[in-house]
Amino acid sequence: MAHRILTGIKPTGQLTLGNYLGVLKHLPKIQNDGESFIFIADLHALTLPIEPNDLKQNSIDIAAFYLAAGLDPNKATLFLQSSVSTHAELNAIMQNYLYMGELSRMTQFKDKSSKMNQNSIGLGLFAYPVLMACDIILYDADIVPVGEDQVQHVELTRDLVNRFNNRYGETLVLPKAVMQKVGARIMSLSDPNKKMSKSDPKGDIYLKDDLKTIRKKIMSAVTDMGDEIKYDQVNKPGISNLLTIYACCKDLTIQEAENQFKECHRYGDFKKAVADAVCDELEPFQKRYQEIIENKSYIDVLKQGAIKAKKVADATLIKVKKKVGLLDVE
Ligand code: AQP
Repeated sequence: MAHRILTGIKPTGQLTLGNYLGVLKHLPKIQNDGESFIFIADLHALTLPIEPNDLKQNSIDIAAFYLAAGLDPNKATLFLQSSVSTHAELNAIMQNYLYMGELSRMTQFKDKSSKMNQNSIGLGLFAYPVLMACDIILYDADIVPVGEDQVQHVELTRDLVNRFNNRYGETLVLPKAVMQKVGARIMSLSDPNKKMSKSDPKGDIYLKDDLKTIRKKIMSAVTDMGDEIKYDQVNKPGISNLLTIYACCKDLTIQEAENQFKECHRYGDFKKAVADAVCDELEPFQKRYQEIIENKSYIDVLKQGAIKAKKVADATLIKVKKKVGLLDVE
């Protein structure tokens, strides 16, 4: 059977090189691996405080970035999560089949909520994995391309699917998280032990940064003791991260990237090579993004995408409603 693929990005801030190397860069291949549903997870972005204008602009940017990365609307369905109300409807049902104990053990919830005032943590942040499970389930997705940090949520979706199918009989498709071999976790340039994350701006490279700024950020990235260019996450996290970035941009394995710098014993020269690789990768991507923003071609793509996505999602919702015993009089 052909694969069904689902992947999304939340418009919580400016996209980073981590989002690009973890997911966006691989879209041209992803959309050829099966029928793909690619979405902007705007409802998820409301789980943390965000200015309405920022949410709008971030959503537009993600749509344009997807298209600039090579998403072909004739192959993949691109849509806004909030345009397909079925996500919220299925959420109302599925929230009863995931348990509070499970949700409170999610690393993302623990990380994000620990930085907040304990009296103002929204229910949506806690229940985030329920909605994410619905995103996946609605499209019968068997493959979910993600960065490392989202794997735990896909695992929870699998628990939910198994629980539901055991109770009501085979209904939902069991999804699998798929990570890139290289680039599943790009780290911060200022603290290579922390993920590069759009809500934690220190050490980020933004996809909208100009090339000069990108170069400057890479040249001042934190490195490690010694002068060897070697992949060693424990003792050389900074160099390992830069090697990973280089390997991703050049489509190399880590080993191949390491081999290229065997004779190099100057971090400055290595960083310059990394900066060149990132700029070569992002320059044409940024040009395409600019064109898409100027001609607003994302609007029609999102409209058509929502119509296509809703058809598929509604079919799953009807199936689920029947199974749980909700009366259908339409
Ligand atoms: N640093 C990263 N390296 C590799 N992949 C990454 N992704 C995010 N950061 C990295 C992957 O990009 C996809 C979209 O992520 P998201 O924005 O929906 O959520 P996130 O994982 O929570 O990303 P951020 O940047 O850390 O966002 P905030 O700060 O808003 O929570 C996912 O597949 C993700 O794994």
